[in-house]
Amino acid sequence: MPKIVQGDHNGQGKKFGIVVSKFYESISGNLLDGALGMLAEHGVADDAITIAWTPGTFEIPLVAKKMAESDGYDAVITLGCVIRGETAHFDYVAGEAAKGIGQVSMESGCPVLFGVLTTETREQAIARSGPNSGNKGADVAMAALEMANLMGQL
Ligand code: INI
Repeated sequence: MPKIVQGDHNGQGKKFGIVVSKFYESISGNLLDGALGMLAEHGVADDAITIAWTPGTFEIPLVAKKMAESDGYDAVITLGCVIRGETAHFDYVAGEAAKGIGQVSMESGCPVLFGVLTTETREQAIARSGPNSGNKGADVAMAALEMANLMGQL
């Protein structure tokens, strides 16, 4: 019989780092609210969460790296927003963030979750960060809980 391993979403005793970009602060703030609500719902204590604000999404990987390499967290959640229709920088900022966040996770061995919205318009970003279903911060927090528990079993 194969051994099947998968993580559940129990957050008791788990520690999380959250790196969130101030650029489009109201959207990022809603992603953060979604993530914090989901972690609390699954038993993560308030004082088991450290939140670091960066100026923009481009700066997220470096801060995530410091957290991921500290051994202080079971997973690190990254949150930000890049809107294609509003900047010629889109490909640079979104591309570097995605590449950097993936690299940090692989190099540190700590799960680093990608919760950066990359949308065509501000309306799409708002729709994906609202208080109801579809908040990407909440979705990514669920993935972080699952990865934290999965990694503990391997
Ligand atoms: N940062 C974002 O988080 N989202 C963006 O859409 C964005 N735009 O439009 O350029 C953005 N730029 C700032 C960037 O992340 C850095 O903070 C800045 O370039 C300094 O390194």
